[in-house]
Amino acid sequence: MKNILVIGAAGQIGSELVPYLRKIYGDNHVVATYNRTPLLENVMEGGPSENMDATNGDVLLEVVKKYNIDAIYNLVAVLSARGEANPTLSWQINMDTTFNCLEVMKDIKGAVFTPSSIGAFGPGTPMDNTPQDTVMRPTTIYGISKVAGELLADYYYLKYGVDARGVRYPGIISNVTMPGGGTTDYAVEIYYEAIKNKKYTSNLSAGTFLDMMYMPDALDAAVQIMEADPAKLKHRNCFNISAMSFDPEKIAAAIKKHMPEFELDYNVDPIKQAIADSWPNYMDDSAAREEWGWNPKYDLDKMTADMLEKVAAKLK
Ligand code: VAH
Repeated sequence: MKNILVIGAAGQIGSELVPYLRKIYGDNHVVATYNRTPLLENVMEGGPSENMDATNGDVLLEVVKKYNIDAIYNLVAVLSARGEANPTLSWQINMDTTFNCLEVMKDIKGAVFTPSSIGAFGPGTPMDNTPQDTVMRPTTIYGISKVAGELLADYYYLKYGVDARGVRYPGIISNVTMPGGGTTDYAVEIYYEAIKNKKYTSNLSAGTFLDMMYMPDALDAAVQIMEADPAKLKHRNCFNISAMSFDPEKIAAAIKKHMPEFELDYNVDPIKQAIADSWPNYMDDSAAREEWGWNPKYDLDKMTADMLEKVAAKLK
């Protein structure tokens, strides 16, 4: 039975991945760690947790030994827009945690899941149907740390046999915690504002198409890739995966099917717009579908119906 450590368990993905993993592997087999941001109550009370700084390799090794960890989900990252405000800190946090996770799993040839992102692509990359293997010259410190993380993870697999795998996540939409510091955060905020005020001011312009995914599919991907038959994997770090591609106009139109009175206007954030313009419109995720059966369940309409229902209940 796996003993899993989830670092960054207080974040947008971690807050939902921990309960998801505990249902599969058992509450006591999934340890949630957090640093400054506290865990959600259900995560804190649902199983073991540790308050630790994963940029400290000695501390991470202590926790790995304490719980006999053989698999790490590394969800620590300073996201794209926040990273541009403090590139040095972003590089240090993103890279130190990734390096430490791979290092502590080296001796036992353990498993490490480190997500990459559409942010790992940049200008010069084909923007439509972005290939699995292509030019990767991102222009954000976040994207540079994600490409470096991909290369480091493949290095530890090839040189030390660490079972390192990952996916390039698109923007992730969810209704449990609010995302922070991302370029795609608008696609979460819009649902809350629709319920609260029946209108939303987008900080990305019309026509800004980006790959997106609903959290249930993101959680499935994080388990499916790690449970995949290694003999079938031609790639490891990291697989393009997506579920939909939309711009602010399309998500607004999906909301209007439920709320005809909803209104969208724009106040473009030049920093976020420049980041979004450097990312693909939509990726080719055929490698993930062929090598480990990636098959998302939510499209824009199905996600919108669920998000409006869940956010309305939450704001009651
Ligand atoms: C961000 N939500 O916007 C994150 C993600 C693909 C986007 O990496 O930075």
